[in-house]
Amino acid sequence: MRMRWKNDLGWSAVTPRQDWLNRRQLMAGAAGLAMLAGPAGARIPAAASAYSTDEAPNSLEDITRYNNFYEFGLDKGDPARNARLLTTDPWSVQIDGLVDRPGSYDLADLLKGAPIEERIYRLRCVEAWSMVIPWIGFELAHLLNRVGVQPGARFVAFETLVRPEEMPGQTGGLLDWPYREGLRLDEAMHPLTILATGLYGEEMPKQNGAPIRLVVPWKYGFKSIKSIVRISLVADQPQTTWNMQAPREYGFYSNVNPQVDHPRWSQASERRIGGGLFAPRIDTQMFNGYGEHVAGLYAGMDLARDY
Ligand SMILES: Nc1nc2c(c(=O)[nH]1)N[C@H]1C(S)=C(S)[C@@H](COP(=O)(O)O)O[C@H]1N2
Ligand SMILES: [Mo]
Repeated sequence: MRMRWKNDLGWSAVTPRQDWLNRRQLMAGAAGLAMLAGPAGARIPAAASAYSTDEAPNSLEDITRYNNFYEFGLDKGDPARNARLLTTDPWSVQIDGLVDRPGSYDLADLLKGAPIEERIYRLRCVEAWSMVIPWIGFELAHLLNRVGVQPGARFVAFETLVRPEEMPGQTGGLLDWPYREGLRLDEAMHPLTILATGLYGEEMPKQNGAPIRLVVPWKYGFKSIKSIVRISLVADQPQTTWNMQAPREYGFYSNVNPQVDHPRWSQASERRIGGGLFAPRIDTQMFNGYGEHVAGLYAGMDLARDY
């Protein structure tokens, strides 16, 4: 499994952050040469994907030591300490509901032919901190098209693994397990929505949701469900963990919106992890800065009501 992933990516060796940076510089350099022969004024792409931000990614240390993953505990450091217990191979994902080809898909099968690429996205947690993370993964739409979405499907529901022996946070009644999330079908089919299988060119660290997790960059981080074992195509809006837990605080949509405050904290600005204690807060952007791509999904909706 391990080797296959790396082979799929075409990278043979282990890739610490410095190598990743060097490789990216090479890529930018190559693109720069091509641009010299190209149209005047063309920009050197800062990243491989048009959807990627050119903001500086957080360090691997920030990304893997400051986490929310309640299955492993409440503290930001708990997932890094406890997730090593998790067995991620073998792994299968049940795909069911309104699909042409339901079944239990082994991870290797799920990834077969998946157009894996790098996506450098901002992640904005509802707790008002943020990071920039260089994910690798593929568009969820690729998988949904492969399994065949039936006409009656209007939403996609996701579930995380339940395995209290390996997930110490699940032995208490912290949340109603499994952790559940959901998207409207058009949100799920949007090209920004990815299933991520790694970051910094490496397979996914366990604390970040190995072996496969959702990333929806224009929504608060809790929508980006980790360690997925079930994907269901359904007709009705599914129940989601944080909405069940505190419906007044967390809506189904949970689009990043600086104008709609959480009852316990303002959403107008955010703290970028890794900036140090005295770094100025950053203004939070509508749809986390992805409005040009996704605002159209919500045309005619009152986002203060449908939050
Ligand atoms: N299964 C599961 N998925 C989850 C969570 C969780 O507790 N359990 N936390 C969410 C929250 S609140 C955030 S902000 C992101 C954090 O992702 P990261 O730790 O990779 O930065 O994961 C989300 N996905
Ligand atoms: Mo979060």
